[in-house]
Amino acid sequence: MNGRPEPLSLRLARVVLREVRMPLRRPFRISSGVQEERRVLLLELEDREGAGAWSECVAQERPNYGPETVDTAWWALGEWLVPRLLDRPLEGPDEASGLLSEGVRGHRMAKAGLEMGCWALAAEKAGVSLSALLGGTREAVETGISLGIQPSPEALAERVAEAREAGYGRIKVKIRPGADRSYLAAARDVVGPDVPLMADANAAYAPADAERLAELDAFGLLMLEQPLEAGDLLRHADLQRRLETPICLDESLTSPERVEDMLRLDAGRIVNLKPGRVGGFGPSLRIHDLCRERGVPLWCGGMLESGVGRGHNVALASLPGFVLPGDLSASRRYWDEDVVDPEWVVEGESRVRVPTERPGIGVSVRRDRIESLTARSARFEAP
Ligand code: OSB
Ligand code: MG
Repeated sequence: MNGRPEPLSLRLARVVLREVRMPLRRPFRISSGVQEERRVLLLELEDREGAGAWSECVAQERPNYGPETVDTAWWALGEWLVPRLLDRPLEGPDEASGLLSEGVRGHRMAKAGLEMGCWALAAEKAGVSLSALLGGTREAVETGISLGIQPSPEALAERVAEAREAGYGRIKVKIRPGADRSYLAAARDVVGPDVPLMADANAAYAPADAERLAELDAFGLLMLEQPLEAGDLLRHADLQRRLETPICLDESLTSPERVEDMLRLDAGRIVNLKPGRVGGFGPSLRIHDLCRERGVPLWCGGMLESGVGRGHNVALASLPGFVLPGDLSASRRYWDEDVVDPEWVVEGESRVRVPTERPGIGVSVRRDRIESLTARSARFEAP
């Protein structure tokens, strides 16, 4: 990048890792497991010049979504990633992703937590919103809601009705073999034919389930998210040939190259972009540009983030390539009380406002509340 404004340079003086425990308002069940409490890994970064910013690593408690966990990320950050960036002069946050990847394979969520913190810090220093720094163009982003697997189709119908009342204009339903057709029928019944409805299997099906999955075409779904295993692009391509419903990949897409593979193979036609899953904003911007060039529909996924990670996602989703509603629900959908002020709310037509008038992520982090929820912390200082 030439002609980069000077204020984007940064040099980390301090990074504090914190694990906070936040009880979810309702248990969140996906095909591979249930969560009742979110163990959230937060990072607080401070620059040599005194500016500060927060970020979130989206790894979950158990390795049921991807291989990383809160504990592996905590380890990778403390052992390899934070020491690598501490005190290191960067001309801009776009240098962080490459530095974090030299000689460290994988650990993308851990890298992303730190890398995204560098972007937020650069935005704070430059006095611009994170949205503006990333190239965002929207004042508000369209959102949907992701509903976990419920005990019965009737219970799901209730959750769907509540979601509609809360203002959500796109409904995503988690499915697994044995909890799919009757559940989607119940959801479609509540929303009627015109509200966008989609399903997310979190890799619960096998190639042999193709016939059963083809029956889901009858529900007119906006997309079917990640039906098969993450590494199985070829079999997703076989499946896509048998479905009318577009496949969207989530777990499979760990890098810009995997998105290219998906397109080349026609293993899916829609991209769920979670910056944490691909190693941060650097790779996310490459995926965004690729999708935009090729006209591939893109949306921003979620990982049950606290208000901190949500701020990062909202900023990313304000870029022009995000043409479908994201999983960027209001704080109230997850928590009785969030860790940011103001909390994130859904307004008007299923939208979340992008706080472009304030620098960084645009919300204040409630240090008192975070302190009271903190289960452990670790402090890393530049020499
Ligand atoms: O597959 O999109 C997913 C939550 C945790 C792990 C994986 C997923 C999800 C969600 C929740 O669907 C989306 C949200 O944060 O609202
Ligand atoms: Mg998903």
